[in-house]
Amino acid sequence: MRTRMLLATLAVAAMTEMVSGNALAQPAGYNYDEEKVPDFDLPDPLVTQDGARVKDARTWESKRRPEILELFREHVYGRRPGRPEQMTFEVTSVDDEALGGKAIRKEVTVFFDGTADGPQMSILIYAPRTQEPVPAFLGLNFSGNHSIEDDPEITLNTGWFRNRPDRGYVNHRASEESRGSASSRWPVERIIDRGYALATIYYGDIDPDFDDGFRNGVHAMFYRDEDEKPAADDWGSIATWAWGLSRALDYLETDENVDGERVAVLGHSRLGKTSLWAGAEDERFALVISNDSGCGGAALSRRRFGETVERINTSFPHWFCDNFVQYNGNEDALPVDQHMLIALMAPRPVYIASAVKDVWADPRGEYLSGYYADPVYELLGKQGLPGDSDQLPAVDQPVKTGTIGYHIRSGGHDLAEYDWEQYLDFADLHLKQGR
Ligand code: GTR
Repeated sequence: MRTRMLLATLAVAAMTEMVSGNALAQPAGYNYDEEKVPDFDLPDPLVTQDGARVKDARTWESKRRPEILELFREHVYGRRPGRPEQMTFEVTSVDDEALGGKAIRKEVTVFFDGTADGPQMSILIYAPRTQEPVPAFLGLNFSGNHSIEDDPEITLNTGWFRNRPDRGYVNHRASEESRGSASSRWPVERIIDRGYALATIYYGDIDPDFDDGFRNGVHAMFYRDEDEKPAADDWGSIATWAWGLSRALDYLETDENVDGERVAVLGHSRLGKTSLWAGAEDERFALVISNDSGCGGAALSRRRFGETVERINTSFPHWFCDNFVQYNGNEDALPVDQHMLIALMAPRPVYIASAVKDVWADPRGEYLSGYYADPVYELLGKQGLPGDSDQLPAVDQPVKTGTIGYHIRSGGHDLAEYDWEQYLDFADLHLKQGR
């Protein structure tokens, strides 16, 4: 117990440091030198556990894909429950004249156990004012729905937040001052103008981002007994947030303004790890986007470049399942690597984005996971990553004509307008053309 509390303190300290912008882009003591990346062998996504080569789409779908998904559940992210039978949705606000009249804005509460005082999340949705349902982007946000747009009509989240006094987060609560504080990451009007809806949720609604032994957030529904300890393969917070995204998709499938079959799931950083896992667990997501997701996201763990498995499990003991700790400093023993996570998206489109200064996230390792997932796309009859090169594309030169998209943008760890422009183009190609 004491260890857990100490780890929790460290984790909160690490997060405060990261969010307040004081984080060193390159913490000391980790490898940032390509020359020092160790030699390693990656598991082959197209060879089954019993050593047989996968030669057709049927074997991939019926045998190898489920096998890989199970390995990730067991060893990395943990297993999650299904859709709660009692779950209900309630539209709590609608404005047909949002954004100067060009959009519909609504808020929907998801009551996970069907009761008003049980765990719940609020989805904020903007949709263009069109007759037809449109494709949508769905992503979790770090700072509350009220932070994405400076609009007094959006409900101010009353949950737990990391302190960030310069942005209006004090005593772990959001104030009026925090409205619109993350708007640079959410170009709502641009998304609407390009013909897409946007749905977003504060990730802390699903599971507050600190290690409390899996009691708060939706865990309260599943671990009521104080003595009950989650098993080593039970869901960590990333799997929990990803589960919340699936529950949001359950709602979007019923929303008249959104086409539930054309929902792209997107996330930045830890929430990019989350969007990838959401896309792996739930094949209803039509397109998957990883923005600067790094270790435990798109970056290959065996490269040990920048953030490592040991470091992430130490700073954030609640993100992955407990089994993942076995691979601290022992990456070669992992039965998977992150290229196999990308392969779980196939044949659906997936976009991986990096940033030059975000070396902690290992841009080259993020690119290579796309490169090594490519054979699965080819097997399924899709062009994966165009160019077929294991070399990083030039900076600010997106590769976005295939089914695996990639760019490395100038600048640092962020979700920027540039990133959105590429995602919108990629979505046009896959979710709009030919329809
Ligand atoms: C960092 C962590 C990264 C990334 C990041 C974030 O501290 O080491 O893996 O998840 O936080 O989510 O912003």
